[in-house]
Amino acid sequence: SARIKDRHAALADSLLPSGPLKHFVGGEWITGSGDNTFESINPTTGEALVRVYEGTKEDIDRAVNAAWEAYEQRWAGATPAERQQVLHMLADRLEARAEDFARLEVLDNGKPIIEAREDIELAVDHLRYFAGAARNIEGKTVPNGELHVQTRREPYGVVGQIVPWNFPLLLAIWKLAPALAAGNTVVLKPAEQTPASLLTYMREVEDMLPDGVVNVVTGSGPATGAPLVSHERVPKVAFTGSTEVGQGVMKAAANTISDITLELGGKSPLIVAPDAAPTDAAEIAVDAMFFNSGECCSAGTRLFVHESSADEFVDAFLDAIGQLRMGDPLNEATDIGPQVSRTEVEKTLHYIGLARDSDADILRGGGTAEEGILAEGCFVEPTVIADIDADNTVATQEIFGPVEVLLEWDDYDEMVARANNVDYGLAAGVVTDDLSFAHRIAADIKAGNIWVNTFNRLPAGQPFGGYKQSGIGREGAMETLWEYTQTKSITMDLGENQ
Ligand code: TXE
Repeated sequence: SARIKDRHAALADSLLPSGPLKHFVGGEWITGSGDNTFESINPTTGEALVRVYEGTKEDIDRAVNAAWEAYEQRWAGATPAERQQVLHMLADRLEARAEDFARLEVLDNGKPIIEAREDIELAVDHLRYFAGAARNIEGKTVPNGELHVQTRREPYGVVGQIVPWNFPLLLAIWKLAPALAAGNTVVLKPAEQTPASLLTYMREVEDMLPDGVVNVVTGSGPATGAPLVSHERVPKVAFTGSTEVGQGVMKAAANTISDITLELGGKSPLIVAPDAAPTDAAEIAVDAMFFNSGECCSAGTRLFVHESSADEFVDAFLDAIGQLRMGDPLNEATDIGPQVSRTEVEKTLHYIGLARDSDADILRGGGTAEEGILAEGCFVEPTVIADIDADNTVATQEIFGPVEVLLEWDDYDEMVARANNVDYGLAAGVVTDDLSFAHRIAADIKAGNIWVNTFNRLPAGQPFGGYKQSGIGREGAMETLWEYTQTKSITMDLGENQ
């Protein structure tokens, strides 16, 4: 345990400066108007990783002003080719230091290094995807007799963006890349639990971005996020986080009729068909649920297994979970790291407690890990809950930890009704070799993303977003550019003789 602490501390010393990290506003590093700082914790060791400033309303005002100035004087006038070039340079810089950024994510978030590397690789790919997309912002002409209608897609100007802690740098890039490609400038607030990777990245790329095009202000939701999303000079807000806070963001946006993109929570079903081979299905189910230690908005947290193969499947599933290695996320062999914070551990244990109170069966896990370093870190065992009503809170609310709810099904229509009977509609998966079954599920489940014989895959170009209370808008694809632009129609009377 001491050895792991030393290893994490040495790595942190090599990647982060010793003093507090500052806000990045108008191309300058500033402490802001307040003196408050807070620590981000390394959830593996429980020790402080880095200290950051808590942004105030005044700091947000300053960042919004800097972003408007950059928009009017530099970015709005940049050609698509210039914006494309900047995005490619941002991608190259990230790629060149990919391993450092992956390690920073491990230190701040606790995710296993093998998964952190995938985050960075995907972030690079999204930058390149939107570098290309920047060249595809086009209007159209609409024939209409003597009226000639022409459209332009114009940026909003300044966009406010709020990101959570589960994919810190990847989600920041998901938001920054399309906003910049479309010609906007940005004020972004990272999550208070995980500010290290984005601020380090801004340090890395500051020389290639015109001042004020990207501004990063750190701080808590109420002190720093709230003044950003309700700002009267921020006409577009993009938020990823809890449904509860998303509702507040939507209300705040109503004051100024700001446009919003929301990526919120989920309680996604994974449906195992009667024909699915148990071991293959188990492998997909494990990945669907325990990827990123369960801290994934699209996680397959409700596992619908067909009665006919339930016994065989459950054996294979529990076996596969048994092979997951929980431990130091810097180890190449680790599959499950800690949860991001003590708060998240408590939330997860609370739900496991509710399952116990409802006399559900805990087939596996159910507690925190208790040995050595693991006791000091934020580790929760991979947990499987069975024998629970489909409408129990544990089976309908987002837990956001490594907790699977196992449900059996027999009748197709009844299973679809149960799968759809939650407030969320982010994703769903199906494991089957029966094409028509896969297509029926894809059509019948009310969710924005359906995975067939895979799960949690998000290549650039695949629109990602939610139905119902899982959100509004789509990210990661061409249509995301439309989320960051507004249409202007220009209608000209050509005269009678044209
Ligand atoms: O989320 P919050 P928290 C869910 C998940 C998790 C729960 C709580 O179930 O257990 O939310 O996590 C900023 N105005 N998800 O508390 O509060 C905040 O600072 C403006 C799912 O971390 O929603 C952070 O940057 N901003 C989700 C971001 O919002 C505010 C990922 C998310 O924090 C704000 C994360 C306010 N009033 C959590 N209050 C997903 N969809 O993947 C907070 N924030």
